[in-house]
Amino acid sequence: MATTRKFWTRIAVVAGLLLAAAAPASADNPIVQHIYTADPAPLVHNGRVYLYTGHDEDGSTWFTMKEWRVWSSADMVNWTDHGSPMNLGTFSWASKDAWAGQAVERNGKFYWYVPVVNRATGRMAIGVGVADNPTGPFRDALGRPLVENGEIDPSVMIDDTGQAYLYWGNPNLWYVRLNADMISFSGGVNQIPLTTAGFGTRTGDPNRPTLYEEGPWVYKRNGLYYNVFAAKCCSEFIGYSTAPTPTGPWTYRGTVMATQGSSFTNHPGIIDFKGNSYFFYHNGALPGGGGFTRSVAVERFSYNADGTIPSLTMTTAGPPAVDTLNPYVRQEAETIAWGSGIETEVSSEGGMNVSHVNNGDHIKVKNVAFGNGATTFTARVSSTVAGSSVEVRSGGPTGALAGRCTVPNTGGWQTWTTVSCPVSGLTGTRDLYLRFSGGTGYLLNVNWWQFGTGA
Ligand code: FUB
Repeated sequence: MATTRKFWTRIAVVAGLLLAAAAPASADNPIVQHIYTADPAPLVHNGRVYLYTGHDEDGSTWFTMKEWRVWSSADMVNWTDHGSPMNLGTFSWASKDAWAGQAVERNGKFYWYVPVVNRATGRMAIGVGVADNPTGPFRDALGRPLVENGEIDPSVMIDDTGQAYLYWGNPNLWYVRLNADMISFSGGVNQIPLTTAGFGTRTGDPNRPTLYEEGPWVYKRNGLYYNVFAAKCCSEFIGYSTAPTPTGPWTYRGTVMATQGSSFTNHPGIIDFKGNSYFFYHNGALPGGGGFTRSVAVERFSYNADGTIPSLTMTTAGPPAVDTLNPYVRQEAETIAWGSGIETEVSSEGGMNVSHVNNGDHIKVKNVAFGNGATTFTARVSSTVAGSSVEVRSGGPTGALAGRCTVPNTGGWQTWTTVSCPVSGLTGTRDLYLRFSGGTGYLLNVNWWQFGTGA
């Protein structure tokens, strides 16, 4: 898996170098570069965005998805890899298809609703994972499906009244009223009428007269309920409807994102964070990417004055940072704006670490607030070879060298030591590049890093 990705990454690096003179702006979409991600579901909690995604396997030729992943950011540009706190094995009754879900917090617990195939029936069902914090680990809340009717893509919304709703469906659209425990419901399974007034008109498919396809994302803003959804297969675009109540009647409002981006599916997720609105989606933008090897990306947007959503376009730049990153506190190495050639893995010291690093691979960390200047760089590292190093650079992966820390052979990929080296020239707020150098093969792992000031 790592080998395939590295091959394509190197092709991309070469292509990038060829394009660099013409297009110097650096891309920060898609959000994750070291694995394929799909079906974004963002959640704002305690000053961070937690992003729940699916994981398309490398080389997939179908929606071959075995686990879900969690990422988080405080600035919308650097994303921390929290690994996979929930997978098909979490649900003993599930056989396959870890597809599009959404997580929500209630009373200090995190509930993650996901569609999977129920082994006993062979049909798609909705399961619920529950955890005590947003990055899990999640456990099966029920030991059975919450609801099952062969349809997919749950979206959860807690209304101001405290009443929670779960919506889902393809080809139909359904909802239940969740009870306060978030793992049971009352009032039966309700079907939302798919009228052309509510969900637009599709031509050419008598079985599906409206644009609604799948992937509903339901939320409330300024007293208005929004249902943003994947429309008209295939290729899908993103459309939306609004309603005065959580159960309708829905009125079709138009296009949020036209068909584009090398994936025949798309999937919406919308949040407000630190004074801005953000639209998450997926496409096939990574090398080797396509309809079954997708990547999650994000755009900043502003609602129109009347509450309508403007039509958005996919970009490679992504949104600007809404915060700086503090280099003088410990930062996880897997907090990344753009990673080239690297992978991540579960660390023996907790969380994840950056791994499978070859000569010339690098990590970019954006908008790092060095202030008056850093004098030391410290990193928690491991290696099974001698003579590799972490180069601390700014201005680009081969930009000005601020310092270089040599990494010893620690005797194992999960045998950790802390190295420090002097750095200079890192002042103000700038992008940081950690470039890895040495011989051939895998060079080193990094678990975390931190800068210091003073002598
Ligand atoms: O990722 C698998 C499926 O593809 C999702 O459940 C759909 O929304 C589509 O994105």
